[in-house]
Amino acid sequence: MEFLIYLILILAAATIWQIMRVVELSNDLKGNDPNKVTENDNRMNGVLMITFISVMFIWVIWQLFEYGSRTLPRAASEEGQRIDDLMNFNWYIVIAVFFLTNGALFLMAYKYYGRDKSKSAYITHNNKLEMLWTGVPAVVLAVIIFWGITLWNDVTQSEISKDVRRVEVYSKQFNWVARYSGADKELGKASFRYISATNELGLDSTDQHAQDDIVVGELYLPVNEDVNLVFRSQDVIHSAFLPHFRAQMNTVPGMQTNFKFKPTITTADMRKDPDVVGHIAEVNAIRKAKGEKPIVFDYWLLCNKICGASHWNMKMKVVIVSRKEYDIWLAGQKTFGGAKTAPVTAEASGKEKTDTIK
Ligand SMILES: [Cu+2]
Repeated sequence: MEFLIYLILILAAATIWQIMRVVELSNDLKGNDPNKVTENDNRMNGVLMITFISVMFIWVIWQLFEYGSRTLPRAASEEGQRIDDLMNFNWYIVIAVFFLTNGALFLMAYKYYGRDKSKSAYITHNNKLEMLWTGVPAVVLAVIIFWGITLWNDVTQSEISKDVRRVEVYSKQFNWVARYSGADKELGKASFRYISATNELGLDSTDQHAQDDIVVGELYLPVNEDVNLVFRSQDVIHSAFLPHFRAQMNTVPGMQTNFKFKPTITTADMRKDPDVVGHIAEVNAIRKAKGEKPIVFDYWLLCNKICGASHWNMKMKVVIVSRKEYDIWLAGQKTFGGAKTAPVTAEASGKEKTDTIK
């Protein structure tokens, strides 16, 4: 089969070459110079130009409709919504400029194809044009940069009020661990020297604040409350990526980084979002065809830095719940010192009936 396709391609190329030879020879016989570009050739090139860009535009618009819905669902945090607004502002400009400049370029090539008796204008400089195409992009870029820096400062500010919940997110090859402060609302000290099989964060057991710290493998957060994630890393640089909250921050060994945001949609509510329902149904149809178990929607924290062999599997589930559910869940977790303050209820344990992507 493959051999036949190659054969057809070679024969097609040979045919085209032969036709060109015939055209050249017939021009020779008529006494025309085959290398002279005629007005007819120019017109034909003009038509090809406008045809090319029309097909290109139709293809681009088709892609927007066909694949546009396969992007992430609506942002699930206040800051995520602001980042989306900025991103969309960029997209509107990029798309408009793409259609305007390319449309104009190919339209001109078609409209002003070379005529035998016309002469092109010779313009060397135009101050007004220079001002226009320097000034407009400068103003637009200044707006985008100012908008972006303001947003960035809001999510990464180093002086965040003590009232904002701090949760430590710790990365290592190859998983994530989260740490909550206990009743004293302060995270205990930690050092790489104390890292062991039973103390993977290296918490300092002599520090009073560390005793009631809670170390877990899932990130539970209450909805509509600010949270400041503080990142540490054990081994290499990882990158904490929370796509649904439009948040991403490198985690760097030897230093702390942070990212503040306010989740606005609980996991349960996001599972009812029409976009999410449609997407999950599509995924589950494919999984069913392959004989795999269905999945439910979940927020995830992923590693977005190629950090080693199992980088692809480095993720932690993020569960956004009501304040009440959060309190129940937190009370059911074991502290570093060993005490448990309340029994874990089935409701708060976060167990799913269906499988999630592992
Ligand atoms: Cu990683």
